[in-house]
Amino acid sequence: KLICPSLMCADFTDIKNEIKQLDDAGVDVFHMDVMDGAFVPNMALGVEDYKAVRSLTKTPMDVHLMVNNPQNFVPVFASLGANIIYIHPDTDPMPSRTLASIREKGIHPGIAINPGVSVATIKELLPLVDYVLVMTVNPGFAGQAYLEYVNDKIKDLSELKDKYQFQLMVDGAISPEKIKQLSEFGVNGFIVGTSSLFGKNKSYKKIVKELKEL
Ligand code: S6P
Ligand code: MG
Repeated sequence: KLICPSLMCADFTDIKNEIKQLDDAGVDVFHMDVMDGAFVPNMALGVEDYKAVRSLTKTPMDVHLMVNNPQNFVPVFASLGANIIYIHPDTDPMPSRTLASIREKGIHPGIAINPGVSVATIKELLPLVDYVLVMTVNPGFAGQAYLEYVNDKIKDLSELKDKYQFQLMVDGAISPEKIKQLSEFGVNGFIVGTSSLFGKNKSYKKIVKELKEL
């Protein structure tokens, strides 16, 4: 089970210490939310944040590109050492080309699917990706409510993950209860933000241990 802290929820005034605590807690992948204020109505981490975090850890880092035309941003995050690049295929005119270009650089390609995007529209991309990130909130903000109707899609994708060989990930309002329930559906990895990890009166080490044991 992969536990992936969403760093947009971390305390950036103390980011060095945050990364150290999270690394000591044994997190698997740092989740980096990049927003352009156009694909989503908010802005989040950018290139300079990415560089800073990359310099502080050897742990794998993804980048979740919540931007229009994600193909334009693959080169910069590839050069900054991203290990997984997620695009939203519905805003890329040629997502299969972009995913192939990510793989050519030796980086794991991934797609992120919004709550309103169905499996039918992304099925052709499944053989091309190593990760599928199912959004369980509409992207743009931390602290939103989990959208229960996405559960059917998660179950459908879970049945396809062995055939196409991808890791099934979920992002948005992932609480400890959801980790337990979705693990039973076959989900492999969890993006954790305010619903389970950040802003609690407990050490990251203790929380991550508990989440792994669920
Ligand atoms: C949302 C973004 C997510 C959030 C995460 C925060 O647009 O892609 O990665 O950072 O959902 O977690 P929570 O528990 O506050 O929803
Ligand atoms: Mg995200």
